[in-house]
Amino acid sequence: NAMPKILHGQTDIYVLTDLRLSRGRQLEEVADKLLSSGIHILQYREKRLPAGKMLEECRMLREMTRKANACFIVNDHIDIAMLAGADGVHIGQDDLPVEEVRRLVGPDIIIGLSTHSPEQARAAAGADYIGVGPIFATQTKEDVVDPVGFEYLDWVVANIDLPFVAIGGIKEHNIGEVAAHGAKCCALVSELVGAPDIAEKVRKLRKAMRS
Ligand code: TZP
Ligand code: MG
Repeated sequence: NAMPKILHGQTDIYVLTDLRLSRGRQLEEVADKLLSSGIHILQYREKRLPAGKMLEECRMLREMTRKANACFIVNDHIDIAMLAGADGVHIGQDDLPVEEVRRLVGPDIIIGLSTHSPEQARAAAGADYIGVGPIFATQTKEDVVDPVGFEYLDWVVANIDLPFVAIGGIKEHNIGEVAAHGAKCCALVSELVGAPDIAEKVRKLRKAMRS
């Protein structure tokens, strides 16, 4: 499948949407600012909206990401990902097993799986990439597990060949350290969608990752 370069080891950031953290701005405005800043991967992650509304928003984001040549991933909702023609779906430990999701979506759709421990990373075969975290404490996710710190990240860097995305509490002030531990791809929510100037934040995060 068409795994984007940033999941193959190019250093960059990955963004997840969250309307509640977007300073009252609409999804379209936030997505437009992110995509025009050159974001290559955007994940739709909105909890507790009616399914029809999520599908509508995902179809809009599919169009926007297609025009921007960006990868579009949908969190949790395999059906909505398929109906919207997303590039991928991102699932958690409490969702359907990866091999069953694969039966539904077929070989060409990217499957991302959140993991929080070496056992979960070892069991992630069949996923195209894994999420590694939460690295730091975060307020953004409600059912979040305790931060795993750098211990689990270092273990993944040393032991796992799958592409991975570091996530959880990553900000401009700590992204350099996360990158120094070997995370080429860092996912952020509040720091990006909540930034007053999203384009400037993208530039600063990229600079901090590379320094
Ligand atoms: N998975 C683990 S932590 C998290 C998700 C979706 C939320 C990260 O949000 P933030 O605002 O970047 O800490
Ligand atoms: Mg989930």
